Amino acid sequence: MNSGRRKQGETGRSKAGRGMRFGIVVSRFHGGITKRLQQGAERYLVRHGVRREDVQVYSCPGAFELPQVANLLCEVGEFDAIICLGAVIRGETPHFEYVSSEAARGIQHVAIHHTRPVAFGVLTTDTLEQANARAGGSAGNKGLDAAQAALEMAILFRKLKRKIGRTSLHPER
Ligand code: INI
Repeated sequence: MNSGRRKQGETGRSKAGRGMRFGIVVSRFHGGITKRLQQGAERYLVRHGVRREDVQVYSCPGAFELPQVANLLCEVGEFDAIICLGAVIRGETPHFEYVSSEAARGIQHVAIHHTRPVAFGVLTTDTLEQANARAGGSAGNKGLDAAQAALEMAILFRKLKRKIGRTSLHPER
């Protein structure tokens, strides 16, 4: 299932993202890997009709900081969706658990709190090899997958927000 979804994302083109704006937050920790996630995400958005200038990239130190930046971007309110990209690789201490779980929890919290799509493109792997495989290697590119989820959610949110707008203006409809 995953590979089917990936294939469509890699090869497909559409205009689905025309007129939409995306913010990408990318952590510099394991920067060689996160750079490839960023490239995958940007490539996907442009292939689906988003103009390059409508994709803004912000960098932060590590995955722990991703929700903090995403939160501020939601407050600014310029983007249809935010894409958070990072790589947390298990070491010999519990640090991995704290960083990865707080990144996941924080990103979901920001999305719910602001009612705005925030995609989770953070690799959480046991080894560097596993991370490389998921950053444009044999297991695809999770940055591209996160962009695909963000675009789908942005389209859905626009549709639902129009519906909510109509409903509150004309409750009889
Ligand atoms: N940040 C990551 O993005 N990935 C990691 O693997 C990682 N490890 O292993 O430590 C990591 N740590 C830094 C963390 O995200 C914060 O930047 C740091 O704790 C300062 O707040």
